[in-house]
Amino acid sequence: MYGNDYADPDDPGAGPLNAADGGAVEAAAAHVDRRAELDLTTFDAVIAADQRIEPRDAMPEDYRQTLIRQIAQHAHSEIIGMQPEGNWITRAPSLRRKAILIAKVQDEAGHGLYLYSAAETLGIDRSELLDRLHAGKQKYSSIFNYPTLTWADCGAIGWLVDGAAIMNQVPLCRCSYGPYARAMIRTCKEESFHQRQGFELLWELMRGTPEQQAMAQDATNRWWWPALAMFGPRDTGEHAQEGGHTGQSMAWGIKRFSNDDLRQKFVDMTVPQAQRLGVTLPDPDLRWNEERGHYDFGEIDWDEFWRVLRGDGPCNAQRMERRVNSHEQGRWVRDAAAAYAAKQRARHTSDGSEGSAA
Ligand code: BYC
Repeated sequence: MYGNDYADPDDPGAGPLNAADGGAVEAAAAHVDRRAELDLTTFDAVIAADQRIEPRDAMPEDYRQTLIRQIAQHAHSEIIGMQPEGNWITRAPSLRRKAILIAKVQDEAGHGLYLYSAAETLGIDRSELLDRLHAGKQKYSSIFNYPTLTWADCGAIGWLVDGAAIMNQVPLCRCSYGPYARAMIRTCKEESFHQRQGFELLWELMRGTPEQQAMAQDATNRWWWPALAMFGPRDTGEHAQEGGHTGQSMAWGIKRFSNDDLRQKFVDMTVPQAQRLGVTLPDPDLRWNEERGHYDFGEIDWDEFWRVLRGDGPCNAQRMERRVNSHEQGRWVRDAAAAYAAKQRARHTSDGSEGSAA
């Protein structure tokens, strides 16, 4: 039950006010830990019935590792994704814009926290995941290796990057792994606010001076192709056998659509929005295909995509340097929190009381 759900305490038909009243705590405690079981019949049946796998269920090791890889990469993207827009907080053009931007960047930190928590239910510690990111052993989204050169980039990120993120993440709300699916529900609600604020920011610029319009167009030109590449490599038709994860992840109900299908949906959704805004999308091959019922679009620069993934994008080095520095600078906060928790635990066990650290 969500914290804000309301139940009338005087209504006998309204059900229990909290989990403890309804026996749910006992039910959860009685839930058998099946992680060590080797028999995966139940796992296969749950996947076939399109139900959710939960942390204490038996699951194939490859399923667990795939989820750790994807959820960690997603979490890392959220926290590294705070940098490009965070870059503009001190230079936002008005108090209103500054407040919105601070809230948005803070939301991204929150998404990172939901996701690291979801990954931890798979039996891995978030500090280990951060170590892997910092050592270059895990990735974050390619999109965050591009610079935010003007204020209009904050609009283009909201409109295009968050727009692409929602397209990718709404199906993840139905992911077969329960904690990831649930983390995505709240994330998507917030992302849709982010997308609208980006559209509205560009809308204002497009109704401003010629310089503002040019700035909005320039940002659209620079973010369009990286946003399309964000969906990942081609994985349908002749590309289906190229060794990506899509086939297996779809069979497991982790991914619900191919990268190419989501990319196409994104293009189809975004072209009319661009027309409303009055910006031109930088693709001469973009046109409606009556027969397919979709927009055709040009070829993504895949060499650039793989180059960025290898660490050779415009901002990879800067993003990682800032991330590692802020992790180091935050060490005293983590140490203080751990020391406080240890002190409380020690008091609690020595005198049997609740204990409070002074
Ligand atoms: N960037 O077989 P594929 C946000 C890698 S943040 C980097 O398709 P998969 C926001 C892929 O990892 C939202 N790497 O893989 C925050 C794999 O390499 P490995 C970010 C990419 O996992 C702040 C290889 O290419 N969203 O919204 O089945 C401000 C082959 O790919 C990328 C998520 O993380 C990429 N773009 O599918 C504003 C969504 N694409 O791991 C906004 C969750 C592919 O074998 N993740 N690769 O070495 C997913 O849905 C999937 O992981 C992907 C890739 C669709 C991204």
